[in-house]
Amino acid sequence: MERTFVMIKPDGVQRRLIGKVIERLEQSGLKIVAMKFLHVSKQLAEKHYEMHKGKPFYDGLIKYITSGPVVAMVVEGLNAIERVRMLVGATDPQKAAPGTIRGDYAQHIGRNIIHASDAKETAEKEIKLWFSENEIVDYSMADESWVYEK
Ligand code: D4T
Repeated sequence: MERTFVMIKPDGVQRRLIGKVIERLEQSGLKIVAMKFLHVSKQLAEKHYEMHKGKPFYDGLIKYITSGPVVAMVVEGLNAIERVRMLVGATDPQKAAPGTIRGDYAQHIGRNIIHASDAKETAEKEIKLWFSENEIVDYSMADESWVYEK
């Protein structure tokens, strides 16, 4: 099964949306295999968003992501990377479809509630950056044969 990295950003935490976001991931049949609550250091934020260094929104992005605690997760499931991105919706909440997390809970691109890895390589890189191997838990769900045919 594929794994992806998901983070509920400081606005999601401050707006008490942790439960609602996790509910959507769980309801779709995805499985949480790692989770932690932390205040992101400037160093971790800069590493996570290194591909955006130099862009006009970069400084604001680092300030935002380090402004309060976040929930970091590893989520597992069939095509988990694409599946989670679909549940999350477009980066700009103004363009995110209703029914998606950003479409339903966010307004502004600089306060878009949640992050999810966008490709296989980024997922691998981000999972390694945020979690050590022993923080990822291997277990079965009781309903697995009801979620997946095989
Ligand atoms: P993240 O990485 O936060 O899940 O967002 P996306 O994967 O959906 O989008 P991204 O990497 O292109 O952007 C990272 C982050 O920067 C903010 N942002 C982005 C912004 O504030 N202004 C902008 O113009 C852009 C493009 C939002 C998400």
